Amino acid sequence: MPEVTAFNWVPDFAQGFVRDLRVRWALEEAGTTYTENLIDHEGKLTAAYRMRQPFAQVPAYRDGPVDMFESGAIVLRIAQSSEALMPKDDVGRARTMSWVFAAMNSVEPVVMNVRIAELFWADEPWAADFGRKAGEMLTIRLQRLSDWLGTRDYLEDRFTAGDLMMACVLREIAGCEHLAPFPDLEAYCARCTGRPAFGRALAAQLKHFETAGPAPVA
Ligand SMILES: N[C@@H](CCC(=O)N[C@@H](CS)C(=O)NCC(=O)O)C(=O)O
Repeated sequence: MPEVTAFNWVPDFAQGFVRDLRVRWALEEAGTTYTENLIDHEGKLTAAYRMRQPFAQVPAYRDGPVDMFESGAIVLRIAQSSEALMPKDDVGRARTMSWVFAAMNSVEPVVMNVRIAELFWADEPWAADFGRKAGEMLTIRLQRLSDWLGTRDYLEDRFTAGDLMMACVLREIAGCEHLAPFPDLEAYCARCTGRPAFGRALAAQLKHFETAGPAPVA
């Protein structure tokens, strides 16, 4: 049975957004049962864990002899054995991979610039200028995505792992001023996250935080 490594606690702002969610969602779409390996923020720094995840982050993932990291790579591995996430034909697989990388490489960094500025750098004297420029870049990227989506329900002619990854990226800015000018992208994100498999994945991540004790002292 596959095993997903996740945190046993994260601060409020990160709850429901930790990247093991992507892996849980993919496993839920694939109908694959999995086990969890919960670690804390000291555990991520151990030499043993860093042999598995060199950057001391989650998620990490094991199935059989395979031990791997990076949420996008893990989602693609799961997709390789599930038609629910990736078509079987060569063309469909290539398109799915393109969208997984587009979500992580072309959209996520631009979203993260905006989010990190808001979450961690808000008190810096340059934060307002940086935030404005990052917001402008994000708007352009979202406009391109919206142009592509057009009247489609999903990025291709059906739901794939590419939509899973894109929705995870877009929900970081759901309800924010940046996504609001794009009701089509808001609706797309809601369509993807409205899938029952997403709901199960989210509940599985959140249940550990509900039962967690008080925040660890930094
Ligand atoms: N590119 C990595 C990023 C993983 C990542 O950013 N994980 C965060 C949680 S969402 C983390 O472990 N943060 C703790 C840290 O960086 O110390 C992936 O997609 O798997």
